[in-house]
Amino acid sequence: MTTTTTVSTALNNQDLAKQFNDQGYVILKQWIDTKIVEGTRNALSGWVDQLAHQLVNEGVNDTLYADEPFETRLVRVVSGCPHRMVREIRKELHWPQMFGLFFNAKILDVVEALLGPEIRLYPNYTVRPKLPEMAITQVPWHQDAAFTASGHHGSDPNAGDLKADQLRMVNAWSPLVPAYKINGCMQFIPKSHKLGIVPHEKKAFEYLEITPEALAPRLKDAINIELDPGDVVLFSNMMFHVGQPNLAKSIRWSCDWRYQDATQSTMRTEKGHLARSTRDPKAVVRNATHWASLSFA
Ligand SMILES: O=C(O)CCC(=O)C(=O)O
Repeated sequence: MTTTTTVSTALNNQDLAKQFNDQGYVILKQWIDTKIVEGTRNALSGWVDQLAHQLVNEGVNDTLYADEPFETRLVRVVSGCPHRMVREIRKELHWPQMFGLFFNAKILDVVEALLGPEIRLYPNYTVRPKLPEMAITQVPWHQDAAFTASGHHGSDPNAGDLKADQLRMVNAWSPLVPAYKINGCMQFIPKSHKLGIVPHEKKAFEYLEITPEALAPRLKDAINIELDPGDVVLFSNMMFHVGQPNLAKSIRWSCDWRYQDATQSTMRTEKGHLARSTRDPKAVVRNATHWASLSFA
């Protein structure tokens, strides 16, 4: 098992796009401004605080765990009521602080080199608080395109003949705390994005998992995608990837989101939000206030 060492700061956007196309992913080291990472962490701290108050008001907890840091507070808050644990935060993410991440100009410049000028934020953006040793937060080996192909997230009646493996997409993933092997970073199998959509089977918690026959011969090539806050990895929606177990004592907070060629259907009920457009510039999400006025749709 090797660990990624790709450092991309010296490469231009075309070089980065080439690396993405060759390997199925590219790591952008320290690409996101510290203030944006801090803003996201603050918004999530507010969300945890709200949950803490709710559980005290309901009489479930008798303390707010207010002195606990971001890295551990949610663990304490749900320790007596694991069924109140939230594995994915999604519809809430229309906080102004998320704009700088999802509509980040430096990230969009690389995405534009891959997808062209019409770019949509795909209606699949999520913050994952991966709690220590909680099986429900481990994501088995899968390709995102397999979920789309299965109609797992609904469908678009106007998608016509478009197939999931024809979607032109770029996935993004960035940690809000250091994400390493010990606390459940992702693993990728480089170049697996060239294999088409391989068979998956249904697993617990509504996950799909690549079948052992398709996975076993390639597992020896898996690499840990170890990242720090401020780093972002862009990867193909056809990439074989896994979210490993968190064996540390603190939460592995991370955010994943996706961009798509906006001339295509999302193949979902939701239409997403325009991030860049030369065809329809007025429809682009303008700023943090605009983002906060919109919803998961
Ligand atoms: O965050 C993780 O551990 C897994 C994320 C994932 O599978 C994804 O972003 O598609």
